[in-house]
Amino acid sequence: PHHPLNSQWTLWYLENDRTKSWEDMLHEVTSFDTVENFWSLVSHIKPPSDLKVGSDYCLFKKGIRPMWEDEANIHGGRWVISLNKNTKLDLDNFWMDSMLCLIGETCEHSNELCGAVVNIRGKTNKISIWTADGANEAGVLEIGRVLREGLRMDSVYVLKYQLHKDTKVKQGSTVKSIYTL
Ligand code: M7G
Repeated sequence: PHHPLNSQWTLWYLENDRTKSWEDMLHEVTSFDTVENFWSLVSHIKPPSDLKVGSDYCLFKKGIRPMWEDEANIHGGRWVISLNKNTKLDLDNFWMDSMLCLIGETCEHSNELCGAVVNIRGKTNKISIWTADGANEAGVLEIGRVLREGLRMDSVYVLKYQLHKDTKVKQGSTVKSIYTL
C-alpha cells in the first residue's frame, strides 16, 4: 500500500554550466506524491555533499518553478542556513530533514510552503526553505521555529529570513534579513 503525501512534489537539479543562462541550467528531474516514491528517489540520487560545486537541488510543490519569478514566489522569501565546507554531515542531515519538514506538511502554516533549495558552493553551502508571503509574519515565524526544531539545529547555526525581492537586487554578498531565529 502506498502512503499518499498531502501534495505532489517535483525535484529539480541545477548543473553549473557557464555557457548557459541560469534558467537553462535548471532541469526538472521527477515528481512524486507518496512516501514510498520519495524514499525510492532519495536512494537513487547523490546526497548534496557528493554534488559538484555550483550545483543545486530544488524540491518544490508541483506547479511552482524554483525561481523568484514564479507567481507563487513573487511575494515570498526564504529561511536560509549557511554552512561552511567542513560540515558535510550537517549538510546532508539538514537537507534530509528540510525535505521531510516540507513534504510532511505538519506545521500549521504549511500552505505557505513553496519548496526547499540546497546550493553547493565553493565556500559556503546554503539550505533554504521558500515560503509564499514574506508579509505573513505569523506564518514565516512559525515555519522558522518548526525548522529549527525539525532540523535539530545547534545554536552555532543562524536562520535568516530574506525576501526574494531583496535577494534579487543584492549588491555584493549581503542581503538584508527581515527575521533572524
Ligand atoms: P544563487 O544560485 O541563488 O546563489 O544565485 P549564489 O549567489 O550563492 O550562487 C546565483 C545567480 O543565479 C543569481 O545572481 C541569478 O543570476 C541566478 N538566479 C538564482 N535564482 C534563484 C534565480 C531566480 O529565481 N531567477 C532568476 N532569474 N535568476 C536566478
